[in-house]
Amino acid sequence: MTHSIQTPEDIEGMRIAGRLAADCLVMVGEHIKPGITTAELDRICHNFIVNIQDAIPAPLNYRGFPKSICTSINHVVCHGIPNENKELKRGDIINIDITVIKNRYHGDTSKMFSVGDVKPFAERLIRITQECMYRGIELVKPGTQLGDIGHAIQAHAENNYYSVVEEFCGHGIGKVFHEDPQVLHYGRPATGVQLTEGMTFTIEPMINQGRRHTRILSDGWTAVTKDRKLSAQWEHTILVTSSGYEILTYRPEDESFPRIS
Ligand code: EYF
Ligand code: CO
Ligand code: CO
Repeated sequence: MTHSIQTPEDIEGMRIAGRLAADCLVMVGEHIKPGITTAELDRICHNFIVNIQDAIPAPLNYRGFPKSICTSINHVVCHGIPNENKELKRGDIINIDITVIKNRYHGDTSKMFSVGDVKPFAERLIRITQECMYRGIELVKPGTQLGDIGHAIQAHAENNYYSVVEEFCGHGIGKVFHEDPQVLHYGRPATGVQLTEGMTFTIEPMINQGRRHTRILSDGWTAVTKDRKLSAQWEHTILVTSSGYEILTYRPEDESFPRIS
């Protein structure tokens, strides 16, 4: 299988793109408050990426997507479209997903935010979903198979009485936004593609409070839970190193989890 990241220059380019995506996510966190619209969050990120970072928001016009970021609230699983009429309200949970292109390299990352105080069951879903992502990341090293990662994520979700969304997955990333391999967040140990040094891909589990099934709204983009229960997602872009992994989209708040192994 070919992969677009091969040289030390490529890896340095991915580090830079990853850092910019992480910085944008940190920046937008300051603006998560009741009353702000998701369209305003989109403008803030767009202007930061274009004018401050001198980079490109990858989602804008990607396969026709109309905005620069994805904003997915409560029962929205992923690909929520920022909207002038959608105000955050106290008790909401929201995923913001940022992908930037810098010097042709992509960095892709997302996290959950709580709007004011949210119910304990929502905080628990957010926490367990982040743990699912970390359970996958900690297995990344040459020789690991993608089924090992999917299995670890699925086991942690299901041990906590949650379900794993199957329709969307992580992906190889480099000079192309989405490339092989597909990184499923469920699976069987000792199956699937074997990781090799230099691969770059995302791990981005979507974990549901209720059943795993999703449907797409009439806008053609927004994926929601069929049972309208909550969904959460976290995402990092990862490099496979000779000894393990490096998280290219690491933020200071990830401090309890090692950036490299
Ligand atoms: C039917 C888009 C295309 N796709 C993926 C396009 O990897 C991502 N996030 O981590 C990711 C982000 C975006 C994205 C933003 C826009 N798209 C969405 C939904 C369906 C589709 O093709
Ligand atoms: Co993303
Ligand atoms: Co992604």
